Amino acid sequence: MSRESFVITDADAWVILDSRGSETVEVELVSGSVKARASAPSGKSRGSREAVPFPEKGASASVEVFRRLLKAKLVGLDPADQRGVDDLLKKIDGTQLFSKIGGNLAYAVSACSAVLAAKLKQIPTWRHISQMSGIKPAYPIPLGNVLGGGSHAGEGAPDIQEFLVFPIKASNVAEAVKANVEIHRRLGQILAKRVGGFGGGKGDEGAFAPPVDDETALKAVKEAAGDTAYVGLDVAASSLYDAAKSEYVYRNRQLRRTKQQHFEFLSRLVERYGLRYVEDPFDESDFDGFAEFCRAFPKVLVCGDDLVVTRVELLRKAAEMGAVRAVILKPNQVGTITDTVEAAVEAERRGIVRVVSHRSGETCDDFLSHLAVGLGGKFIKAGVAGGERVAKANELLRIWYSSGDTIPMQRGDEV
Ligand code: 2PG
Ligand code: MG
Repeated sequence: MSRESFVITDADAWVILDSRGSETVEVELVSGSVKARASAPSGKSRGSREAVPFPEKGASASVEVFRRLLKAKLVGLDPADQRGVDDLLKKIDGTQLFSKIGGNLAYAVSACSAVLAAKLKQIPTWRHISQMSGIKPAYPIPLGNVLGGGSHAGEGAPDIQEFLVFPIKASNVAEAVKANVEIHRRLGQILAKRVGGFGGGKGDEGAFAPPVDDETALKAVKEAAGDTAYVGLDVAASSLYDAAKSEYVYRNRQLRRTKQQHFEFLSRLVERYGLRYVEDPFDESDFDGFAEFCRAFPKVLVCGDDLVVTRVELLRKAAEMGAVRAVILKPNQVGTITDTVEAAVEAERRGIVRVVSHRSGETCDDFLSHLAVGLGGKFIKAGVAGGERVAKANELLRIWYSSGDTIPMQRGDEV
């Protein structure tokens, strides 16, 4: 295809549903006879500094804004000019956090532009992203949520949001994906035996949501993982934090912990269960708490999600304070692929582990897998069970089947 045909000739957006049955947006960009689509996920435990997902009136308001203000302006742009497309989104929006057009619409347009550009260049999307970022591609290790609580599950489930596993020895994508699925399955059997009346109920991300406390949950996950996987947590501590009283509220145990008690509780879990990954251990404003935790546990990948919200300036601050060893990259937190790539490049420069992540409300869109490979992510956090989670694993498998060992596999035992 000739270079001249690299222009968007038509564009549209509409409302579809995510895995929670909530409305979200999907975007279609066209260049001649080539079409691309991308849809946006939505988070539930959102950082206060992330892009606002939708304008006040919801997904349909984003679509209305798209048709009125964006559609005509996208036509004629080169989809391979990611910065050009993303600058247009920022200009039309004009707010700090995409509250006028919605961060989810911005993300869907931005991602769709990358997908269309790759199609026009006749290369896989992951390669286009790798070229855009200048980062060497790699197959990420799947970091899988197998048991969940917090804001992703109902009353009675653990307070910690996610109990995560990642394979230690998988030498390729198929082995890695299978290892997590088997742990999830084993965990289901363990819980069925141990937790009276548990019928296999799951939370928003397909992780089991049994009516047990955090430590009972962790014990079961550790047992299911055996020596095949490391275990980690996403505490999502901002969701537990009562800022007025400076306490962490554990509903399941009906207790409140001061920061010190919360620190000690997490420390006990790290030591007792050999945790290797802890995401958002403290409230999103507590950079010092993160740094203290990093110092206390030099082997643990302390990861910033709500702390950093995929923003390069917050990543810089966290890195300079020694507050993180890993960072979550969720493109719809920041709204554009350009900004996500910028955060990834900064993380690579500073030796911070990149964890490319889904949201709790997902669609079956598989762009995330390309993003993880193209940004050389150490991990992809995309869940284990449920169609919208498996969509990401399956795309990773497809990339592996078509590219094989030309792309290196990240290794769990090097964490
Ligand atoms: C998280 C995510 C995804 P949410 O906290 O890491 O697992 O949850 O999408 O609800 O923010
Ligand atoms: Mg998180």
